[in-house]
Amino acid sequence: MKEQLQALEQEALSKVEEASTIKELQVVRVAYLGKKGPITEVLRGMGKLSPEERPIIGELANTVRANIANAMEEKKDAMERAELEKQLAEEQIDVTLPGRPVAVGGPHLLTSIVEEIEDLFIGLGFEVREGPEVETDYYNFEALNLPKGHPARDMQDSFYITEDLLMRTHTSPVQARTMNAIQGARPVKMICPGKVYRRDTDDATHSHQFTQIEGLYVDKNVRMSDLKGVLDRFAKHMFGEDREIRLRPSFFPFTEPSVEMDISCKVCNGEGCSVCKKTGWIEILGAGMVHPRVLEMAGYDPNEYSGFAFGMGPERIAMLKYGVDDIRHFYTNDVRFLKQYHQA
Ligand code: 2NL
Repeated sequence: MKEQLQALEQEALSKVEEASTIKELQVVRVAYLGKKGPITEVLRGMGKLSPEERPIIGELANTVRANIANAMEEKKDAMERAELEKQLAEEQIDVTLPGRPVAVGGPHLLTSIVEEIEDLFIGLGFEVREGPEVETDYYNFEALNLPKGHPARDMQDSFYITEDLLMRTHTSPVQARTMNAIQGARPVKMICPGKVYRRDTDDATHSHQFTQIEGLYVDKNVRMSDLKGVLDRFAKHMFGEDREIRLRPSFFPFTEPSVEMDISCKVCNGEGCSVCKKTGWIEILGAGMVHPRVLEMAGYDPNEYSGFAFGMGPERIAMLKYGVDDIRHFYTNDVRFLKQYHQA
């Protein structure tokens, strides 16, 4: 029995040695130390032994069992350590490698242009104001000298919500509301950027929804020359100090007189090319002296106060400045288009 146990020990220890995975080791454990294993078997046969032999064999069996168990434990630890070493070697991190670039977004071209224009006018003492996009007929039309049935209303046909409520066709109602709230108590010097809506068929130069920035300066003794000076500064700021401006007579129901402003063409320097349609000038915006009736309706005495106003489309400004050939680029948001202007 003693030899049998020693042979079992040798056999088990070499099996432990041979095992190359934890799973295989588990199989060896069950085979030798399990309830149905050979050592249990030997211990079960102890009853047949003499009382002198019994404790000797019993002790030996326990030692053999402990030796096998220890060997298994050591082998298991060694295998786990090796596995960890391997993992550590494989997963080494080189902290000196350059970091992965993080994709950073940027403002939309239209946002950049609007903010650039805002910054200039803030510098000239204008405040920036916003107002509702759903407007009343009164503030969108009536207060701007566009009474019901006025033919100019047809050119600004919009999306109506009720008979009296519509999507604003321009940002002027923000200015009319501002003046109305002040009722001639003090001057107004403001710009109002925002979305406007017109019933139009979308194409490369038209959109049913677009952006507008209007400006208004009402005070005592505001003159056409003040308008011209501000617009000249604006044109040079946006398009370069070498740009010239030109004012041509025009018509708007809310200004009298009304003008259209052109800037000298940067491409041909006034010589005439395809960009300026051989005229040497490019139309940028509309402006004028606030119509006395508009001042009066807002509570300003036109004999005491005068003012200038202007309106422009930031999309058009951006298209001219950056050579964008289709207004729809601003709204379809193809990142390949937008990314080009992240430094702009
Ligand atoms: C254009 C022309 C213009 C105005 C807007 C205005 C506002 C008030 C009173 C008088 Cl409250 N005028 N705004 C004046 C002239 C022209 O816009 O072509 N915009 C794209």
